Amino acid sequence: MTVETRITFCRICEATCGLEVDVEANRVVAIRPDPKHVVSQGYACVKGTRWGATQHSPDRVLHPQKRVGDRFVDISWDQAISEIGAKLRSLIDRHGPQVLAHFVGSAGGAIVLSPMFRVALYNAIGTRRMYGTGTCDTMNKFRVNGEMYGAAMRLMYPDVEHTHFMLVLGANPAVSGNTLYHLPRAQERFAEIGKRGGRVVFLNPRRIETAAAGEHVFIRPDTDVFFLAAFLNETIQHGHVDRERVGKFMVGFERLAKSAEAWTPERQERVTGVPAATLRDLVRAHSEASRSGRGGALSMATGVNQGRSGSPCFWLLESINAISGNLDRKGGTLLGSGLIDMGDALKELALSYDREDGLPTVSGLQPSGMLADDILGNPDVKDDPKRIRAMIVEASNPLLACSNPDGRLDEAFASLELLVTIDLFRNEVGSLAHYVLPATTWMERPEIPYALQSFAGACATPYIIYADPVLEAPPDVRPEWWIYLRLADALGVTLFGNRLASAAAKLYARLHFGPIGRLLPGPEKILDGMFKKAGLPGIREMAEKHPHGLLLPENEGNNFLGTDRVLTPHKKVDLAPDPIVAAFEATAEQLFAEELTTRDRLKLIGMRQIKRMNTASSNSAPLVRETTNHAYLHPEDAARIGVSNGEPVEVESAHGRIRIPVRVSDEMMPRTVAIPQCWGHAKADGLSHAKTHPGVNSNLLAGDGPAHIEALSGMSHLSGILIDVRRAPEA
Ligand SMILES: Nc1nc2c(c(=O)[nH]1)N[C@H]1C(S)=C(S)[C@@H](COP(=O)(O)OP(=O)(O)OC[C@H]3O[C@@H](n4cnc5c(=O)[nH]c(N)nc54)[C@H](O)[C@@H]3O)O[C@H]1N2
Ligand SMILES: Nc1nc2c(c(=O)[nH]1)N[C@H]1C(S)=C(S)[C@@H](COP(=O)(O)OP(=O)(O)OC[C@H]3O[C@@H](n4cnc5c(=O)[nH]c(N)nc54)[C@H](O)[C@@H]3O)O[C@H]1N2
Ligand code: SF4
Ligand SMILES: [Mo]
Repeated sequence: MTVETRITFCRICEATCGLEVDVEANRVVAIRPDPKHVVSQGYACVKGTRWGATQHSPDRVLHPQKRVGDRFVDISWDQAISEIGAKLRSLIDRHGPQVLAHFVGSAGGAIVLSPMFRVALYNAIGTRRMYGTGTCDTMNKFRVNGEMYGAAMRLMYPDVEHTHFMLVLGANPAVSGNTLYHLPRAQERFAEIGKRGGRVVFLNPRRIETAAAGEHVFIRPDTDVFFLAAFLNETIQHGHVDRERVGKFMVGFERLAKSAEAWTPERQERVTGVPAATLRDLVRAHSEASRSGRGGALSMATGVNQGRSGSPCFWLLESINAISGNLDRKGGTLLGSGLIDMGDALKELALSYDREDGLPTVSGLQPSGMLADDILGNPDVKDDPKRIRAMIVEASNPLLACSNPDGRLDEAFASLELLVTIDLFRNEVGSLAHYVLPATTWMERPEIPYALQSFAGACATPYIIYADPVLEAPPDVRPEWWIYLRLADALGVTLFGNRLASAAAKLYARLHFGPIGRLLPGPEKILDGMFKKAGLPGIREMAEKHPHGLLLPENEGNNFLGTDRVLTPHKKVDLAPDPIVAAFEATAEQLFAEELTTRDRLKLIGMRQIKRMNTASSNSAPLVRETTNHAYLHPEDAARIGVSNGEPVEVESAHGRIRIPVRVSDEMMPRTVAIPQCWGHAKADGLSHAKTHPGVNSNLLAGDGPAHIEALSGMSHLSGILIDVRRAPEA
């Protein structure tokens, strides 16, 4: 057998780094960073280069599995599809279509063809109950974009390549690979800002890895809203406001200014811990970059999104970018253009369910923090007819990823009458499933990077790439689109609201893995059509002539404001959307008062680690060597509690209690404890390595239900949770 080198890109995280993969007899022998990739330029992390262990893991599910008693047995696809179809049909006939829900995880974001078919199936059934980890990471941004710019996918990204001032709140791109805009080699590229004479400042309760690229300022968890309100106020009072642009392209400035007026640098300091002088200095630097036309940008991500004020924070941040004249300007924040206009496209994909508790559906997602309640039903209603009884989980492990107070979510999932998971492995939620359906890995799919990059063009360096599969999928493994089409067929529902198209799609799926299927064009034809419609080379030419990606023209800005890409009714940016301003005004003073009374208490935050991807890499022996995660705390806190490195503590919140060893580190802000999330694997029989390297699930400490969900966006409160920590009693 000869070894062949294939060029592709990693899809584990949003950095989508270029890779060279050596393949022999359909097996990965080595993975290296692709030095010729037009943006990642030879960068890749260990999760990408050690993917072979996951790809060829002996634990991988290679046939559909059915739970029989307490065992899982292999069954055929025909049996799986017909049994699942029959069970679903009987549940739907008895209880109506809302008896079925769906949950998609972060890995689902990289499966570009899946959403079209998943939504088509659910739409055809009439089910509107879609959940996902989007309400753990980012729905606040989509909500605010909808209010300010008229569509969730009007998502601005900072012009990292040209800016002279950047403030990054609640993100750690050197470890995470960044999120919601494409920025591989993040650290190097942030460092460039300093080299060109600008500043990049990271505001974070932990001195993060990325901060080596610039400056770092500590902020008390879940207080960013006060910092941002004061930053805005100070900018309006003493900094640079681009009055001309505001007058021409925006509405609501007076109301915005008034909302922020109470928040002075001194006042925010009392709860954020950011010195008033530091805030003033940052405003001065930002205003100077804005006034000079070189450009400045504020950006925020997961750590802030997961607080109690994710939507108000993003509104304040976007407003600062807008009024300072940086929105839609080189060096400021930009709107990309990709293969399609996602502004309108997403409306069709976003199924909306009217909840009785008044919580919102944002971009088609229900709050994951309501999932246990929605499955268990109202305890006061006998056999609650509204409860979810069936669920399909695609590419996720919600029991570890979502708030799971005291294990309540485990109990909810275990009570389902039908639970189907579509995954590479039988993870924790899979262990509770009735059926586990084996999916293809990213190496086995023809693909383009995540929707936000490819469709919406959110790339700090605009480019496009397409990759053929690197490996042939094992014979009994199937892509998600096929599974949804087959289920539609078994249920007898009409897809796309069109009988002819529906019949054709179902026939296509039936034939796809048979002898005739080889003669039919593959599903990548859909991508090919998109490329050509966008005036780009088709996918064959992309794969052959541009395997390392194709750079697209630079985004110079000035392609949003004053154009019909602003989708608000008045075609102007709304700086003071009613629901957001009202929520901010109703909650800010109360939260501030609460912060003053809890200043001495400890707060819990999460922490991503370079060798782990949520729960998806926990089973990789080359990546996971330690048997547990740790609670990171500042030396002062450790001394007060009386623990030293490696000793166990008990961490308790209003929702649960865990036992975990500590790491003492001055990277932490005093009174902040970081616990890497997405550990706690003791229960998955399908993950042999993870089971012996289990760690502790920190989300047992997070609350669920409306009190722990941001009312504007449905985001779960996962960061900045009040906790008590004490020496653990002897085990
Ligand atoms: N290696 C690795 N990469 C990943 C993942 C992974 O698990 N491992 N997960 C992927 C996923 S699903 C996502 S969504 C992205 C997320 O990508 P990022 O948004 O970059 O997320 P994090 O790395 O968690 O960074 C969040 C930061 O917020 C800080 N923080 C916490 N609370 C607060 C707060 O209240 N205020 C401020 N200012 N900061 C706060 C934390 O210290 C942390 O440094 O990463 C993706 N990439
Ligand atoms: N406390 C705290 N909790 C958090 C976070 C935090 O910062 N703090 N972060 C939150 C965030 S942002 C997220 S996104 C969630 C992450 O949680 P999830 O979105 O649930 O992601 P994973 O745990 O990585 O689960 C991914 C599953 O997908 C499977 N998978 C991988 N590739 C494929 C594929 O190609 N096809 C299919 N079908 N399956 C595949 C993997 O085997 C794995 O079982 O955790 C959230 N939880
Ligand atoms: S940074 Fe993300 S995309 Fe790049 S190699 Fe690592 S996991 Fe893959
Ligand atoms: Mo995420």
